[in-house]
Amino acid sequence: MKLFRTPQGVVLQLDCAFFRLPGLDWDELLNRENLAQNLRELAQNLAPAEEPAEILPPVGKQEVWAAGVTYLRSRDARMEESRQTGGDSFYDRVYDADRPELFFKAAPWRVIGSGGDVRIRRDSHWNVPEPEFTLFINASGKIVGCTIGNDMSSRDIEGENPLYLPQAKSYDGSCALGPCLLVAAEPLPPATAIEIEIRRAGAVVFNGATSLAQIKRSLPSLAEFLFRETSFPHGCYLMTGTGVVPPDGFTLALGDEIRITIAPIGTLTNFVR
Ligand code: DO4
Ligand code: MG
Repeated sequence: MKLFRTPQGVVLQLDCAFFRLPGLDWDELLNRENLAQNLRELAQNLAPAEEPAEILPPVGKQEVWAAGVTYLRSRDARMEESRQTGGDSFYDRVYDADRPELFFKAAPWRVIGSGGDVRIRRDSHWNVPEPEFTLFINASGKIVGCTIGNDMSSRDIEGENPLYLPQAKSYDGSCALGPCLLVAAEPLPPATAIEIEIRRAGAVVFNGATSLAQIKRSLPSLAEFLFRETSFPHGCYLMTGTGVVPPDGFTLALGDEIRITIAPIGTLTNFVR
């Protein structure tokens, strides 16, 4: 089942039907015990409604964090971009280390939803989207849902010095999530595809795909590391890293349309402005 945040309140999609959940607080709802069961019970007492015309990012008071270098493709691309400046061995080591790379990506108010505009930094000349399977972890540290994330990244800034990572990763319009929160009793199967397409003036200029099976680390282990010494009273989102990196000659341009699809969740669409 899927939860949408809309200007009129929370909307639940169960099978093909939509139900409005007026008056419910997003942050409280997401942190209820047995969320999936709770949502089914709520729907039983409601009449089906229209599909929402407008959606907001599926975020209330949740911070967004991100894991990095969790796929071989990401490790190789980062090593290549930072070889000249001597930063490459950091990526090699973190790929094999017990402790994952985890970084703060965005405050809730900085998150862009599906249909919204993402940005490239004005002081950067090499920018890419990163399509990422994104977990929702509740306040108790339990993975109870997932969404689609776009971890917009400035590769020239990141490659110049690993200490510049927060500037390469965290700025206005750098984090998109949506279109909804998928609440599922079972984890998605490893074969689940993460697909990206970038269109420029209507033509596809890049597409690529990976699958959950390609991730090096287990999703519960990423959640465990994040919650080890940090509390999240409203739960949080955790982007789990990218397995798709466009070739080195590619950079995003103003006006590009970025579509990231994970079929059981939907498509996250954003425009570069
Ligand atoms: O270490 C740099 C960032 C890695 C990242 O964002 C990713 O692998 O997705
Ligand atoms: Mg990333």
